Amino acid sequence: MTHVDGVPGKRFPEGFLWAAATAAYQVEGAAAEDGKGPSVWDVFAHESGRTFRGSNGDVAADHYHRFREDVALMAEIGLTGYRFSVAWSRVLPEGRGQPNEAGLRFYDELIDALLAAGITPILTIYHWDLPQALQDAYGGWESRAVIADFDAYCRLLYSRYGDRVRHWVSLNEQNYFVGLGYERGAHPPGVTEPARMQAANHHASLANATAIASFRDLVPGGLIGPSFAYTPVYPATPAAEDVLAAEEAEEHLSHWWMDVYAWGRYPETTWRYLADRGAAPPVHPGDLDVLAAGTPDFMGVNYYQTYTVTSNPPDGLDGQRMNTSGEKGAGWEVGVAGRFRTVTNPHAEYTDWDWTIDPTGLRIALRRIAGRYGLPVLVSENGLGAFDEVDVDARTGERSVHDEVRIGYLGDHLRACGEAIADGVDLLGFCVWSAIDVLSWLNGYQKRYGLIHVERDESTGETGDRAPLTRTIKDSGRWYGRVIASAGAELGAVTRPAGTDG
Ligand code: BGP
Repeated sequence: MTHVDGVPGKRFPEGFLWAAATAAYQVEGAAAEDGKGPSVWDVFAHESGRTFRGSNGDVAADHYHRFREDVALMAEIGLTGYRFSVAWSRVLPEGRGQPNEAGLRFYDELIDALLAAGITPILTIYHWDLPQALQDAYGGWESRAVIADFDAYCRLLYSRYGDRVRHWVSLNEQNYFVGLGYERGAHPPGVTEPARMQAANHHASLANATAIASFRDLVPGGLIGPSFAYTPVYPATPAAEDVLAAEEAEEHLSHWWMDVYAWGRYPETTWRYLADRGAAPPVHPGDLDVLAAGTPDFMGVNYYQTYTVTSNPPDGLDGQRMNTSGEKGAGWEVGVAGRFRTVTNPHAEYTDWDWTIDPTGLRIALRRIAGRYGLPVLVSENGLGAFDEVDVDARTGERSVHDEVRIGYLGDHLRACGEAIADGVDLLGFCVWSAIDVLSWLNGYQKRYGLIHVERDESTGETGDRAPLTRTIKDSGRWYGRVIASAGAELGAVTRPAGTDG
């Protein structure tokens, strides 16, 4: 083990949200209970071959029934914030029209339990689970009809919870749900057409901006922003072609969304690239005004890794290959023909799912975003997906999870946040992904991120009947509690296994 010097705790400001996150489909279960309508994920995950061994969220961590126990465990850890999402089809089973009072009441009770425990609720409005009824009615995000329906859904939430919830996240990882859903075919609705992806994406941006504009009237004094999956890009070498490829990737993968959020306009070079291929977004007169009128209070950043890129010929890799097995080295590749493709970063460690481990990349991410947009930032997700082992004491039966690698990972990333704050970034908080073990969309239950372990059969898709779903706070949860109690000073005493310097 190497001893690592930490940043002084004083760099974390008063009121900093020491939080952890989940999302409705991944944690709640109760997929068809108390009037909940199906979402696109309820349907998609049940189609053959879509997810790792057919895993789905029918039961998940059963948070819907056990949220009081979960909130108590979060309080025991000492979280000061909990980011969760509302399942749209739980509160509006048809996606629009008549609300489902039982569903609304569930989130009332969750919010009240959090507040009673001294935990600030951070409410995500949309974490990928579009009501299936809207997909069936008009193709979901591919239709402009979704803009008004999303706004009405948001207004319902603002009016119901705005008195108690100040922190709101609008769309989670728009770049991923449209990219994987409409271009790569890996998420619902399983489409692989760039032009359709850009249409869905443009409508999502309009919905986001419209809902942010509504927020101003209904939640005065509240804060709202999207959570964007930002993957900072490095050039493979100082060769000018690689630097250019890195700039292309930064624009294509990130500015394409964040510029729209912050400034209401699309970057030009990527626009031209897409227009040449018949895939420019369908922008109507007045759209850019809508986008510019609904800008966020902060940029939420889901940070997991960095990409290193090189140039890519016009007939080069165009697509994404993901490792969903956890067999290290199975590969992770992203390419856009004629622009860039990823290469292995020889200076970085990798997770078992081949994601780069790069804490300094988070400092770079925060500085780039704060510098470019002049907005406060919320780290809305960061965490390590890993295989966890449970130790059971033969004498007492007491369970424990010694996840030192996760502690090292989170410690390094939190120190990077401290450095970014010292650099001048206005950082509102940090949400560990995830508060509790949840379903990993395409990777099943064996890829775990939680501060709290959930006992569950990992080998099959849905094992609710057989899985006891027992909760155990992992060592990482206890450690995070000490970091929180010390306002970050504990980070100075963290040790991590040698060779994981990132
Ligand atoms: C983000 C999502 C989360 C979560 C996380 C980990 O993209 O917002 O919902 O799943 O990534 O990803 P994965 O579960 O694929 O490892």
